[in-house]
Amino acid sequence: ADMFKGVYVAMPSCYDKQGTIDTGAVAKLVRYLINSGIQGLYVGGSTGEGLLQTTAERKQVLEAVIAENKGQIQIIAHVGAITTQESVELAIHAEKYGTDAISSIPPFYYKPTDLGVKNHWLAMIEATKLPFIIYHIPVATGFNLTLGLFNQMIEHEQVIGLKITTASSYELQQFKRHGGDNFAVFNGPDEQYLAGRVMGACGGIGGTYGAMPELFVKIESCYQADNIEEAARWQFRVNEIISDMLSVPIYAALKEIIRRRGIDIGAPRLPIEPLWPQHMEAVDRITATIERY
Ligand code: NGF
Repeated sequence: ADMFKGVYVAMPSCYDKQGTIDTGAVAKLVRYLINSGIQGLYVGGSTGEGLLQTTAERKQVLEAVIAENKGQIQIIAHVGAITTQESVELAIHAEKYGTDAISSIPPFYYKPTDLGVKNHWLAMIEATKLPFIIYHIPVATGFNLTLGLFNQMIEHEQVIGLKITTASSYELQQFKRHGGDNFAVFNGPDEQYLAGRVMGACGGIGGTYGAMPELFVKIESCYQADNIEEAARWQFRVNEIISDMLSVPIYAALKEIIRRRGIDIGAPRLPIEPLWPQHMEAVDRITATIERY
């Protein structure tokens, strides 16, 4: 039941000035995140821009993460791609290099049926012996995971978790109820880390964690100490920061905040918007707020 618990940072992408994968920056970022006290990393997800990278690049990133981590914290590899073939290839690669679990979004664009999505996921699952975490993010994929399909998926013993990025903590709780005591539900919206935890999540996977990992670790430790009021105070502070981050291109802001904390991981790839001069004031304010805590 407690295999996965706590703060899992959705790692941002790491590029050099030319926009190619920077494995040196990956290593520095992994080290910095481990030192902040988090429990794990989610590699190649939305924030990691896995879907904007080639299969070879995604492998390169994961290998660099695993090499730096040396088994210290848990690594979840997002291997989802629009093609089943690439997803399976990435799943096999993740197992070979030693990740703790794999995870995948449903494929998008072709508006696949439930059966299509199920067979796409099963292909990855059956290609390895790794635990599998469904990534449910309907705002991004357009695919609504029903409880019906969810219940079919969890019949497979490797399907041990779900990451849910929807605003409804009720929906989160429903998946937890159907998944059962040993099923790991990860909270997706960072603004609701504590709410998700209270409603049955084992922890969270989130992109903004990378800008302020210590603050999420603080929410988690207050929660574990049963100090919900103090946990909420930290969540409210974090939410002011996230509101500010959402007023500018968020992935670019996340990367700039990390750059100011000493690790240059480059700008996001197109079509994700970079920061423009008019955004710098907000980023200055966010950085100052984080530093104050
Ligand atoms: O990026 C999104 C899109 N959501 C992320 C997170 O759920 C994605 C969330 O951190 C993630 O974990 C991943 O990178 O795979 C938001 O950026 C945050 O709550 C700010 O709204 O919805």
